[in-house]
Amino acid sequence: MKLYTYFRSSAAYRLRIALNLKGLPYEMVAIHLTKDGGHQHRPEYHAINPQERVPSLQLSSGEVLIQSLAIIEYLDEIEPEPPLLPADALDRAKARAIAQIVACDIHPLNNLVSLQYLKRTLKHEQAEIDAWYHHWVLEGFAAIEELIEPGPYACGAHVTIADICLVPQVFNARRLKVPLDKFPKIVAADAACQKLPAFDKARPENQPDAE
Ligand SMILES: N[C@@H](CCC(=O)N[C@@H](CS)C(=O)NCC(=O)O)C(=O)O
Repeated sequence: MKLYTYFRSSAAYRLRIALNLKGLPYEMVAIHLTKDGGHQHRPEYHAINPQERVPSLQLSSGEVLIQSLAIIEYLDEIEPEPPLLPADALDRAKARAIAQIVACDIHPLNNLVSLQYLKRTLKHEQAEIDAWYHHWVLEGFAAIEELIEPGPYACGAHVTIADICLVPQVFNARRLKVPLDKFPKIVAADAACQKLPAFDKARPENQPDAE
C-alpha cells in the first residue's frame, strides 16, 4: 500500500497510527502541503485525490481511498486484529463520537485550508487566527474530557479510533501552544498511547519528510 502523507498533517498521522497498529506495511509518499503553493494542488496529485488533501491510501489493486475515518474503518474490516472499534455497539458509538468530535468538529475549523482562508482571503491578523484555533480546540477538548472513560486509553483498556484521532490533535494543540491543564484525562490518554511503538513510529518528527 502507498500512503500519501505529510509529516505534520494530523489526518495523515491518524492513518499512520492505524496502519502501524495493524502491522500493515506501507510505502510513504510525501506531499508537501506548503512548498510551491502546496504539492497537493499539482495535477498528478489531483488525479489521486480530487479533494487535494492528505491522506490518501493507494491499495495494491491501484484503488485509492481518501478520508482518514473511512480508511481507518476499511482497514479494520480487512484486518480485524487488533480491533480499532469496540465489539459492543454502544461502546463503538462512544468511541466514534470522540473520534468525530476531533475529525468533524475541531479539525475542519483548524486545518491548513481553513486557516489560510482566514488569513489570505478574509485578511485576519495572526493573533485572531491563533485565537480562533485555540477556541475550537478548547471547546472540543472540554467535551472530550467529560467523555473519556477510566483509562489508560480514551475508551478504557483498549486503544480505539478515539485515541487514533485524539493523539494527533493533542500534538497539534501543543505545537500551537493551547494550554492543556484543564484536560488531565486527555493528557493521560495521550501519554498512555505514546508508550506504544505504533504511536511513536507515527509521530511527525519520526517521519522521513520531517523538517
Ligand atoms: N477529513 C479529512 C481531512 C483531510 C485534511 O484536511 N487534510 C489536510 C492536512 S491535515 C490537508 O491535506 N490540507 C490540504 C490543504 O490545506 O491544502 C480526513 O480526515 O482525511
